[in-house]
Amino acid sequence: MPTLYHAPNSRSTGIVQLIEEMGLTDQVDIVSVTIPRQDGSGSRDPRNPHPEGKVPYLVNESDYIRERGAIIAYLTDMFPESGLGRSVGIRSGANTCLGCSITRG
Ligand SMILES: N[C@@H](CCC(=O)N[C@@H](CS)C(=O)NCC(=O)O)C(=O)O
Repeated sequence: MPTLYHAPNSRSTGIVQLIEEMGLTDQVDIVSVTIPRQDGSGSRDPRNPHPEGKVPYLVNESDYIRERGAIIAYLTDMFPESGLGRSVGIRSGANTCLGCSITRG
């Protein structure tokens, strides 16, 4: 099962909303972690495997995906039945760029 590392009231909130909109709340494990906040509160969470401790971060088996755009493309490709992904046959240079955000371990 994919795991999303998420910190409330951060950029990862939009990914949580996407997961809810796609009806995937029982198919993606959402782990709340802490991050350093601009007001000085919070700190890097050792449970978050993101190399820089940031969110959102999606881990699925040996795939490690950072950047919201790449995570959105990954989830909508993985769950096409949600109907929120790109149509089959639509290819763009973005696919090449998104590849930079996915690490296969
Ligand atoms: N470009 C990344 C930005 C990720 C990012 O900077 N996330 C912030 C939260 S809004 C974070 O994790 N900050 C903690 C830190 O920089 O240590 C994305 O859009 O996914």
